[in-house]
Amino acid sequence: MNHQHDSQDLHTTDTIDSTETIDQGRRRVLLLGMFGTVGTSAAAFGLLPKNLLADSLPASTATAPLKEPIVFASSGGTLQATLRATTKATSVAGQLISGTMTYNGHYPGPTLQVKPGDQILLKVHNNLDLTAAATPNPHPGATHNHAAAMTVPPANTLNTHFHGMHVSPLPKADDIYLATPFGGSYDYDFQIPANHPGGLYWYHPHVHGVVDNQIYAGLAGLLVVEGGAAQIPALQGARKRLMALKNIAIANGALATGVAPADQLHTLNGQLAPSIGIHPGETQLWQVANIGNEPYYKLSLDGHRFTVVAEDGAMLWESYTTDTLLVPPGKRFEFTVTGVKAGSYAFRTLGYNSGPFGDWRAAQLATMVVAGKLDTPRTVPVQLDEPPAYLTGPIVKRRYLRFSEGFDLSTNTPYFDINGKTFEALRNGTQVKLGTTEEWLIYNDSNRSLNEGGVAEDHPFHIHVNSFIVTEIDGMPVKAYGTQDVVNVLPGQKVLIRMAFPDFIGKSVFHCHILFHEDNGMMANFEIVP
Ligand SMILES: [Cu+2]
Repeated sequence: MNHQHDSQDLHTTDTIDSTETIDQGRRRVLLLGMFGTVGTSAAAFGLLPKNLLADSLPASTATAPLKEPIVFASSGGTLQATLRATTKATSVAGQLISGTMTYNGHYPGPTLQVKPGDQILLKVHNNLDLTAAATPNPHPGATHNHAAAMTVPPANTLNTHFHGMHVSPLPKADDIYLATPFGGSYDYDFQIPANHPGGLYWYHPHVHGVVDNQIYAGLAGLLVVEGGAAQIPALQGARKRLMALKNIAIANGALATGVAPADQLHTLNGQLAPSIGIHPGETQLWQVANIGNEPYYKLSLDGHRFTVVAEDGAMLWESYTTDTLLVPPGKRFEFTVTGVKAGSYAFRTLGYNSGPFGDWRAAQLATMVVAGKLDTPRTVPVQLDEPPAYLTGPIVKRRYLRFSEGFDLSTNTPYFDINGKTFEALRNGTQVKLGTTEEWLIYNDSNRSLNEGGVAEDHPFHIHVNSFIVTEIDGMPVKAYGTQDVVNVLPGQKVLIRMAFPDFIGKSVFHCHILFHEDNGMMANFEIVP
């Protein structure tokens, strides 16, 4: 066992071994000393009463048809577009809301639509004028208590991450270390590989320390790579619906911050409970992304089931049918829905509790209206593709990643870390070798969190540049249906993933996609080296 507590590398062992050196004496002291702090932390973390808001919505918005965001599409092999991050008031949830941050005034932002092999020429302007607006803090009952070592840039510092995209992490591509100050702009210029999976991705800012606020305030948009599940022969000509789920709270015509999850609203493409038309017997492809800062959605559709064909932008190799889908922050699912008999059916989130400040309420997201002439259902095959070769190929390295949170007793502030370290952009990354496959064990160490005055919460793991396959949970093999770039890890759970690094070199990050956790340090660097 290799204990490199002062090393900047992750704990690396020849075989996965979850036993780490723990200073038992220190832990005992912390445990004993923590009783008073636990109460404080519960208050600081905002254990608010469960929301009593009904799911009922204003009649004026209940029947508006679902709209899709405006599209910036590539043409002739190039996407040439301009995004302007702005603080102008925005139309969302059926009203004009101030205090939002949006791309080009749209909530959600314009959908970027590209093809594999396209060149992206994207200019992003930073017009985030916060002088007139309060700096939002979306998190209830807690301020952003960054560790002293962390440097937090101004709240309107901007960059752009292309979530889930298998592209270079270097400039002028998916480089999340760069930062554009207010008044500046950045010209992205990179190529999407010709063999890039087709599916649903999204883009959002990624400047460490200010991401949670910016995404909560509205800086997020969809990115569609053509192809993939949408081109399954059985779905040729089927109606496709792009859906972006996002949380918001509004008070007196302004974006409200510090509102408990149980009291937030959930928008679908910026609308409250729009209607979605479908014929009886018609099969549609719904492409759904969670672009909120930290909400969880547990999707269900009254009287209907979902046949899942893609996850996190990549077509599954095996489709499956389910009644509910858990969608942690950052995740996307693409599934078919076939209208049964005429009538109205609620598309809902059933509610999900990701921890003491993650009590996401049940809500109606949309109403599916089945009406019109009878259509012929489409049947998606079970076998869609072959799994990637790395699923059964050799593993060159195994790594262990421990996600935990607690309290710094000296300042009584929360911390969030990976293998005992809060994020530092300048720290050397864990080096992984180009062309190899590794296994990572991701451990949500709720014991350490609880012992050190934190709380037990879910942590949705996300990594940039390359996707992965989940192979085991708590030591038990799991059946994988496809690749993914977000996996939710429950308190105490150990999730084993397998990941290949085939194309790109450079430094990037992996992190918890509850963005309050990321902003507070639950992120680490890795570097793909030749
Ligand atoms: Cu987390």
